[in-house]
Amino acid sequence: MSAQKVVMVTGGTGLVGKGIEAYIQQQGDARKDEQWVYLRSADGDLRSLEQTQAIFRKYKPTHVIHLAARVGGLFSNMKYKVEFFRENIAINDNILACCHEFKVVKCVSCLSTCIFPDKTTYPIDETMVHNGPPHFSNEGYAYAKRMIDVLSRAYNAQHGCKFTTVIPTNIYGPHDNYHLADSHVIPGLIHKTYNAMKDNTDLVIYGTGKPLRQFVYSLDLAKLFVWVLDKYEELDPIILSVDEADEVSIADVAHTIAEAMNFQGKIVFDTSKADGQFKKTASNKKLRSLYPDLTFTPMKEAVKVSAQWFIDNYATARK
Ligand code: NAP
Ligand code: GFB
Repeated sequence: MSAQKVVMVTGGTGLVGKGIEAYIQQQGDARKDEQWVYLRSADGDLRSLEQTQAIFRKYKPTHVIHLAARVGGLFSNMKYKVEFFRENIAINDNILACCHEFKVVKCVSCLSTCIFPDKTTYPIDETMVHNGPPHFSNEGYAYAKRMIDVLSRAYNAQHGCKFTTVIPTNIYGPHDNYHLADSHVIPGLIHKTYNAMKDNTDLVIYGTGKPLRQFVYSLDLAKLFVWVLDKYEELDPIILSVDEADEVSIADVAHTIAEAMNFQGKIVFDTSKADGQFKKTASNKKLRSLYPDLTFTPMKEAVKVSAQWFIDNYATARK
């Protein structure tokens, strides 16, 4: 009798982890022979090798989806480059070392489209991760993330480990981090719109609103993560993103959020605040070639669900 499949999701209580949990629950009996474990930092601080080893001894995972990270938007990344580098280097080194030590069959780790070179041609594809320095605003996080790709391939070359990586674009959805200073743009603007409606004030968008982004809904991404765990056999990274044609401006996103929340007030742009990277247009050609019937939730619908989740869970949401 083969050992039971135990899938451990690090960072299991975050935006992406909660999306995966919801998707696996929907799968019901199809996955009745698998045990899924969703870690939170209370289970152990993954910056500590000893605490990480204790977690692996306790759960004995056969597969790992590695999401845990210090995560934040543009402004948090600009402010805390040292912590974004050090915490993520420590977490990533410990997870891959334990996946090797405890003979994990497969580990899928998470990079980000913001780690690609700032000076590049478009669309960006998976072969370009190390072709030049990332945008200065998030170089701490970006270099720590790039090292997951390097170390995963080193473990394979030296020990035959099946460690691979995915590269999601900007993600949003229920259970996001809505902290006004540290969050990503969509949860940040949802929280700001909530406050503007409550206090009858303007909705202030940072920057010019001109930068372009591709956004993927966490519940769509969850399905892709599980597909990578089940079916993706390559060691090279794979971009998990909506199409290039789905790229929108920050101003477009602000209006979509205002419409979803029925905000009737004034939208203003504070151009004294940074714009960050102008664009990081990524190609999902490789994903579409391997996953032909790929579909995504329409952004207006997904933003409405995300905003409603925040309103319904205001008391307990991360903010
Ligand atoms: P998130 O909502 O902030 O969740 C982060 C998770 O990591 C939480 O469960 C947190 O646990 C855990 N964690 C953080 N530090 C930890 C530590 N020292 N020890 C143990 N656990 C720790 O992040 P997310 O948006 O879901 O991101 C998941 C992955 O996607 C990350 O690797 C991130 O880099 C990547 N990604 C995110 C985006 C995006 O737009 N959000 C885009 C591209 C890639 P607690 O909550 O219990 O503290
Ligand atoms: O999601 P975000 O913070 O990060 O988006 P990035 C920043 C863009 O949204 C900038 C504008 O153009 C901001 O000027 N923006 C407007 C706002 N209003 C707001 C607001 O209230 N909050 C925020 N946060 N932005 C991140 C990387 O870059 O991408 C991370 O720094 C991560 O490391 C993430 O990988 C996926 O898309 O610019």
